[in-house]
Amino acid sequence: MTRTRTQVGIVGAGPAGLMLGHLLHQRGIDSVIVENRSRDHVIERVRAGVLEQGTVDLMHEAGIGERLAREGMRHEGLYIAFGGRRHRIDLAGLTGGCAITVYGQHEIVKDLIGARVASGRPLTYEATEVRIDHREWRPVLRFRDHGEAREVACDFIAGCDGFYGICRQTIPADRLRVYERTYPFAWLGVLAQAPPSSRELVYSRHERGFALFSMRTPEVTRLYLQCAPGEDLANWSDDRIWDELRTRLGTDDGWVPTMGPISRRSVTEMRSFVVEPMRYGRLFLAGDAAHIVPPTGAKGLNLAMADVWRLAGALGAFYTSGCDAGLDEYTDRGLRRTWRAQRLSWWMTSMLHRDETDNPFDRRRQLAELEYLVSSTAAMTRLAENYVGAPLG
Ligand code: RFL
Ligand code: PHB
Repeated sequence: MTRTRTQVGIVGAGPAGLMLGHLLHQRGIDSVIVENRSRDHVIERVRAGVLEQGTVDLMHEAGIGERLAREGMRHEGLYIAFGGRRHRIDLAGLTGGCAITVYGQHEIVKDLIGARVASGRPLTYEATEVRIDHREWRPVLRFRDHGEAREVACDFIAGCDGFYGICRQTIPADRLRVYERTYPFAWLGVLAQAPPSSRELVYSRHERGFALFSMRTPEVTRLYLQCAPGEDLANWSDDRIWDELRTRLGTDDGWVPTMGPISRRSVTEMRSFVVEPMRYGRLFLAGDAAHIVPPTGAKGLNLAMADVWRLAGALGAFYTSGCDAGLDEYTDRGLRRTWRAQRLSWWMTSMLHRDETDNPFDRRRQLAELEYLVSSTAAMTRLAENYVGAPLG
């Protein structure tokens, strides 16, 4: 057994854990990051692609925005499609110049791993038997590193271990309030080696179900199709995927996504989930460990970044001046941002998906919602303001 100590024990090396470790390092605060999957697995996981301006600014302020500035694609608008027509929402025009940036989550993870390695601070992959004990005044993080038992005494533990992690589960059930909603559909996501045929994202509501056109680079398109939860990928040949994408996304002006070889495919369940509070004693939950949004509003990664930005600032104040006001406010400020994102994600999901339990009245109401959205500056501004996201703070 090897025993060491650190200031902050971080469970999970996804974007939340890695960014927290980096922001703490910049404040001279020591941390240990423990991840149960392999480095390649973490890097290759294809997930988010849309960054709010606050996330982009954070990457730059943190000194890891160089590749993002070069390769990220700034989008000043997006399309909402229904009834065979695409309607552009002028994000920048409606928000006084705000925009989103398309840059893959796995690229952020690569940038953050590079920064962690350069800092020389510990990052363990493929850890097994990861456990935390935070009932005592000084929490302990225990795990095995390639079989060898390790015990790290910490001042604080950050649970950045995603929705299925262990940290949230260590909080007594009677101290947590859970809010949850699952949806009767999922997304089938693919990466295609095909140049994006639209410069901006297309969210499409179609009688056969929702579809989304996005991208990763000038050569790679990212696409999603609404499917059944637990959908078997074996039922989806490349031809079937392209037929469905072109049917659901194609518009009367002749626009369709360009086809190309499909390199990745996966099915993502959809859920809204919030726990209150985000803190229990010296354990702080951040990112997907504390809240999940359906991907329709593109908020999950951005919420995770906002959490760790707040947490790093609060820990910095604690270590420099003993002030724990930021730690005390961590939950309330986080929940305000989370519920705002929950509302947007739920609203976009309900407006754009086909729900088999809906009746003809519900379908007409959904179309009326979309028609109002694209014809009212007030409604478009509401979407634009929430989609580009509030500044960190
Ligand atoms: P992660 O990324 O799940 O990372 C958690 C890490 O913890 C590890 N872990 C453990 N480590 C040690 N011990 C244990 N016992 C552990 N248990 C788990 C895991 O292996 C993992 O490495 O959570 P984090 O860091 O909070 O980041 C959250 C984001 O990943 C997530 O919110 C976004 O990907 C959501 N999301 C999107 N967010 C956006 O802001 N914009 C988007 O455009 C967007 N698109 C998406 C998305 C998520 C998607 N899927 C697949 C869920 C599109 C999709 C399809
Ligand atoms: C993506 O590019 O992966 C993406 C874009 C917008 C979303 C969700 C995912 O709402």
